[in-house]
Amino acid sequence: MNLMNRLDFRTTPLDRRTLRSSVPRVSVDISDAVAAVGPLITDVRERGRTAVLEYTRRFDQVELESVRVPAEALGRSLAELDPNIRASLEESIARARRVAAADRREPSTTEFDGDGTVTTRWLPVDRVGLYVPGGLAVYPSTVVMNVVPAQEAGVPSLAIASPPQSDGLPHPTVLAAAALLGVEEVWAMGGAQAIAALAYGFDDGEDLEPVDLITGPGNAYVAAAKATVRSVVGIDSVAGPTEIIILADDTADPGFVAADLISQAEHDPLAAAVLVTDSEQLATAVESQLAVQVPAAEHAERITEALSGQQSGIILVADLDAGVAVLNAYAGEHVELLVRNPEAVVDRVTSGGSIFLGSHSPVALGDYCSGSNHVLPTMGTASHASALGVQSFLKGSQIIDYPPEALHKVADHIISLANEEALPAHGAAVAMRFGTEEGVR
Ligand code: HSO
Ligand code: ZN
Repeated sequence: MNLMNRLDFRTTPLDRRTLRSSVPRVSVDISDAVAAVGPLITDVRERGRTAVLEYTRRFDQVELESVRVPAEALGRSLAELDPNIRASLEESIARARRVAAADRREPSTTEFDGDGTVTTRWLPVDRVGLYVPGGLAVYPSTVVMNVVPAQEAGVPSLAIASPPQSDGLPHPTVLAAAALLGVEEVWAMGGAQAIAALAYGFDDGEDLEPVDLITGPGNAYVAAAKATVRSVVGIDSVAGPTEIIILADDTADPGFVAADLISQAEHDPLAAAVLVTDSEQLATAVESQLAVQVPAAEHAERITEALSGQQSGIILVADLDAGVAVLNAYAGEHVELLVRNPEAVVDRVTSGGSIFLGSHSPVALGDYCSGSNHVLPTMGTASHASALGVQSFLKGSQIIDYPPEALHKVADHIISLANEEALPAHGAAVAMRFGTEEGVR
């Protein structure tokens, strides 16, 4: 019995439209969650911290004395952090920092006739709220992936929100990671109430300054809350369940393929794991590997659910070109190229959040320690969106500086375009600078 669905695309037309509608994909509808969180968000906006405390009591079953995590608690978590985990976090941070530092944007200046210039300048967002989920998933690695690019972008003010555990504090490893990164402002709040509090702030009892941008993953309610507050603050994305798509040929190690599919399926019963291959033999060998590896996995139940779900499958294609067409139509969060010559194939892969080349660049590397970011576009949004990075925390402004001669050179063009758009006051604003009302001398 095969665990994963088989799809035969060997005679399927390879146009984008057909492929997009035939690749397996999770359908996540957050409209119910959006409806559910609406009143809660309004309540937090109106009643501030008092409302946050009430929702925390209801949803997290804890009575908080303070929502702000005291500095001593952050220091204590770092002091008590297992030295091995600390060393691993430090390596992860150092690599992420090098990549982020290399991604900083320099301003560019373009000069026109008559010394007119346009400069595009990038400045960090003033204040950012980073959400770190709790519950079943404890992701100190996500603290790293959010904080490091924000810091390298130069964001001066960072606040982390993460749900409290029964002791009233977020998970100690999350606190330790924050402390290791030098983040001092951490709030013990989770779910939609945390997103609302970051967006609107509060000043009843404790002082939480509203943020300009919220980033970080979360469950359906967090995603729904981010979608709701996006009119007042920026958000990184409304993230869906994680996904991996592997293009493999007959040179791929079926054990590696199975292990990598399993590694992302482990996150969530709704996670998507897709194998695209031109080798029936490999497909069969991967199934045999899954039959061995899945039952041995700690989270066998949710892995089985994810791999056998409609969102996952093994797609047979006629050749690698067809496989690349499937990858591009799918626009996966994580793409692995386990093929004979991945360097030659990668240039043709035009959509993919992170693209991993060859047998020793698994997604698990990117999740923790490659230096790349693991906050990535999901559900096909890699067709237009990017990994979280320095640019996510920057805003660009263009600075226009034209002296009289430079404006004079284009004045007639401005006036004729303005007239064409029936906006003559635009033209007049230029004409008057050169002395006449009718036109430019
Ligand atoms: N694969 C997840 C990130 C993650 N994995 C965190 C382990 N911890 C989404 O890219
Ligand atoms: Zn992962």
